[in-house]
Amino acid sequence: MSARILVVDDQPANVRLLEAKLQAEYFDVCTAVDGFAAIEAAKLEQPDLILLDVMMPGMDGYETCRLLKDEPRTRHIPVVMVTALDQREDRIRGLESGADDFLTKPIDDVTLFARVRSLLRLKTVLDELRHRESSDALSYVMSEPIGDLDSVARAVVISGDPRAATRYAAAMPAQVRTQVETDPVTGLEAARSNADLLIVDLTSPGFDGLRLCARIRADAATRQLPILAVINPGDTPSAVRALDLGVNDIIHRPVDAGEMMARVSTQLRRKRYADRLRTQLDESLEMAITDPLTGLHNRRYIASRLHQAMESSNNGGAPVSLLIADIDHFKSINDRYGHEGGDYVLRGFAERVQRDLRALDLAARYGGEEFVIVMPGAGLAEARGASERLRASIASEPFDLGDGRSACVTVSIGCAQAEDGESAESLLRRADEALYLAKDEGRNRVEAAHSAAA
Ligand code: GH3
Ligand code: MG
Repeated sequence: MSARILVVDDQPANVRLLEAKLQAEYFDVCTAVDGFAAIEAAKLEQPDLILLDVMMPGMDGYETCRLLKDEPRTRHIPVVMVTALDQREDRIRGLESGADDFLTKPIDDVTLFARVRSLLRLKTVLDELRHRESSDALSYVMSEPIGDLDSVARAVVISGDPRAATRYAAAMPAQVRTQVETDPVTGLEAARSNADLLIVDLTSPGFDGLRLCARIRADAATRQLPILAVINPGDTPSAVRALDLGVNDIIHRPVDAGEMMARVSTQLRRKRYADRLRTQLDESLEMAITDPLTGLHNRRYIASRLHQAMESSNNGGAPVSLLIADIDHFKSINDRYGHEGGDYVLRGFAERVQRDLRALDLAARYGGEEFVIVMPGAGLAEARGASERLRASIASEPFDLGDGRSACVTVSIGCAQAEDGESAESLLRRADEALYLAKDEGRNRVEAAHSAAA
């Protein structure tokens, strides 16, 4: 699917011109003739990028941009301001109203497409993070305004020209701690050690700044770091190559302190936003696969991993075996020591399970006091051995209940090895039947399943 771009301009001729250029590059284009229509179209059409004219009657581009960035449904869409003016105040005002970038008319096609590609790449990453998980917590984070920079950030300025580097460092917002590096090797090291932003001077005498940017993007530790590149005015080829390499933004020499500040703030805000999404996503992924009481995997997760392991086994891979372990007379443990005492036993049980596992094995709390362990690569004899070890380890010493008391616990276990072409459901059923046999035979026992064919 091609990217959709919303073009906003009060002059029909300008709209048609941009529309034609973008359509020629296979972008999907929608249009609006004023700020109000632009906001409505952005909410409805959810474009991937907005090209916004500054000078419009009624509501101007700055105000439109501010409203777009205030609105939760359009906040994530990158905005490029387009203007005939090339005044520093206008650029800064645009950036301060939340615009992601700035282009001056007449628009140079090469620069336009490089900018568009760069912003679309960024949006793809953010969209992926936004869509992967739609938990309540995540949508809460999404609805928060991006906000001002409140806490301290760390920037590294890499320039072969020490005087220029010092000038860039002096132009940083107050809450940014800046480190100056004049050598690309130490610069890269500084970038790897916990920086939030890099300023790379592509006009540096003595080293190839574009090569350095490529290195930064290729390195897993710095791949996500925002890069602001300094270039000479009129050096469109460098600007385009830099943006295509994944540089996030460009600033021209001589560097204007106000513009530097605005661009740095935009990059840092965006990074904070992406970091927050990433952390949130990690946490909700973790929560989605973990049993909160024991810290073992949960039922849903183990079911999907079992399917995977059996599929690869059925495709000629290693064998897979499975254990189902159920604590004996757990109800009477609860009755005797209270629900809380029962929970202590469950946690202690999980600890012993984990202590006894091989690195490859996956353990889950499957239900109340029922546990499933998947053993990739293990045959029935191995599974039986592991079951017997676990049974003995549970019976070997009483469980501490946290209040000075302790409880003697035993477990019954059924184990089974997956057979050719067998389904996960069938394997679980056979292991469960073995477990019931172990219960019937007196508990504190291990039984191996019969073959599915028998
Ligand atoms: P058996 O030897 O036949 O397995 O007997 P049992 O008592 O272990 O089995 P039963 O299924 O009769 O009882 C299981 C009990 O586990 C009942 C339920 O209240 C308790 N239980 C389930 N989930 C939890 C939990 O999260 N914490 C605690 N403390 N108890 C739980
Ligand atoms: Mg039980």
